[in-house]
Amino acid sequence: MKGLSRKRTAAVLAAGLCLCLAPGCGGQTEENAKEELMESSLITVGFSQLGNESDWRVANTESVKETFTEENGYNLLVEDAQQKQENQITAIRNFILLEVDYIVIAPVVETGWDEVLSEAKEAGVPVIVMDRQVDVEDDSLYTAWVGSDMYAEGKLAVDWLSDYLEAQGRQEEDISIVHIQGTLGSSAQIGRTEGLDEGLKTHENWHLAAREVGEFTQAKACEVMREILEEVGDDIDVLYCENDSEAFGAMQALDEAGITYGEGGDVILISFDATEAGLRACMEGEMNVNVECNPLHGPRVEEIIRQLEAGEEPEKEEYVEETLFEPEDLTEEFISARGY
Ligand code: GZL
Repeated sequence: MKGLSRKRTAAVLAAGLCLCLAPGCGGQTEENAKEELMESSLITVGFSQLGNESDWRVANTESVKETFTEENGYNLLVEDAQQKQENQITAIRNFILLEVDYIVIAPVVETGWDEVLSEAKEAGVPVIVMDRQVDVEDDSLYTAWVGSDMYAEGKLAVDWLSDYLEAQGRQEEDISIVHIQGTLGSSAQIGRTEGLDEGLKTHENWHLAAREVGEFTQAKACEVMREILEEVGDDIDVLYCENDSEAFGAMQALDEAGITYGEGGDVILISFDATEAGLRACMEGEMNVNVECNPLHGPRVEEIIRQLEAGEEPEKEEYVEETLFEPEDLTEEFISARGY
């Protein structure tokens, strides 16, 4: 019965049970059939993951896989959409056909989900959104969301930059900022960009030298940073990367151009995610600050499912508490103990 949702398993077993009770049915007793039903009461979860673009995403997927194991009572189906919304929509439709018990989605962008989530609702399959958010007309199309406040992350970074520049006596200086954005239309890009845009408005001496999309990947960020350096040369005071993978790509381009960054460098480097690799780079002084974005949503999503299974109503939105790290905050043991 593996791979079948409980609904389908129950239907198959119930049919089998009826047959067994029919006259002349040998072998399986009602007790056996019920035992089998109990054993196969794994909760089937269909997980549509947006991609595999960054260390953060790898940790996020791992967290879900480590949580939704058969020993914990789950049958997990994972579909990787390679950062394409159409692949996520196809995966959700397949999960509906399979009659999974729950759908979990980390949506690549915020819009374009109304139709497919309406189909899930009509099919009676609860949808739990994780990490990035969906922007839908009717928020009953999803049961709950858990993730980060990306605007708060951006504001944390910008407030840190303002304080950092003031501490250096540079609060009046013209500050040239290069901004490498994540996937356009994703909650992480929208929120972190909003935080920077607010900082640009409130600091008249800050200006944007360049803004390009790095898709949250190291390769794309390296490519666009090379192009930016062609345009602006070394007139860069701050580099604002919307995740660690982009920061590593930009660092590669800066190395090629002989431009230093991080503590004591030409360029103040701001990054997001606080992944293990990102925190190591920060600890080494290659980044001036790294804003945390916790990917370990597996247990949080499972808690929501446990509540639903118990007939309880989970919070509609659950924000994860987060902070930022500077080099002096970091040690090897601290980084190793974080789990991602
Ligand atoms: C943030 C998450 C972002 C990460 C990136 O919650 O959606 O997507 O910041 C990842 O590393 O690609």
